[in-house]
Amino acid sequence: MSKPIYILNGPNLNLLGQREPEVYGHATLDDVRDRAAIWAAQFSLDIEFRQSNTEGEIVDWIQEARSSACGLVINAGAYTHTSVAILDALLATDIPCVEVHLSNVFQREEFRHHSYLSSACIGVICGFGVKSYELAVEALAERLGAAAS
Ligand code: CA2
Repeated sequence: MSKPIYILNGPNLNLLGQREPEVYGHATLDDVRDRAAIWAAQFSLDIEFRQSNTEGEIVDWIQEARSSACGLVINAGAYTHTSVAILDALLATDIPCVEVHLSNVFQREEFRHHSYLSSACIGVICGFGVKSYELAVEALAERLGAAAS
């Protein structure tokens, strides 16, 4: 069996669907996981889907992904805009990584316009809600050479 794609989610994303639906939509994080899994299956890829409110745990998971994953999708939440530690962890991985955001961060406050993580990623997808995750999985599948079924 081939290695899964790790899909890592940062702080407060466990609240998805419960607060701020006008910004993040009505889908829950379980819905995001289910849709990403279905999308990945089209490319015969499995996903390992996780969420943490702790920066160090996300760093640990990225380090784990170096040997256990074939690719990485990350929505680091607010750590996107603050975390050199997550950037360093991504720079230490050889597997392709895609940064995702549910909202269009460029239509929001100025502090959300800068990401510490983008330079370590093959691409960035934002603004499409849950679809952002599906697009990220598809982009990774193409980069990995996985064939759609
Ligand atoms: O748009 C995104 O996906 C973000 O990564 C979400 C982060 C935000 O800090 C980034 O700038 C953009 C915030 C995640 C918090 O999620 C919540 C979901 C529901 C209710 C409250 C927070």
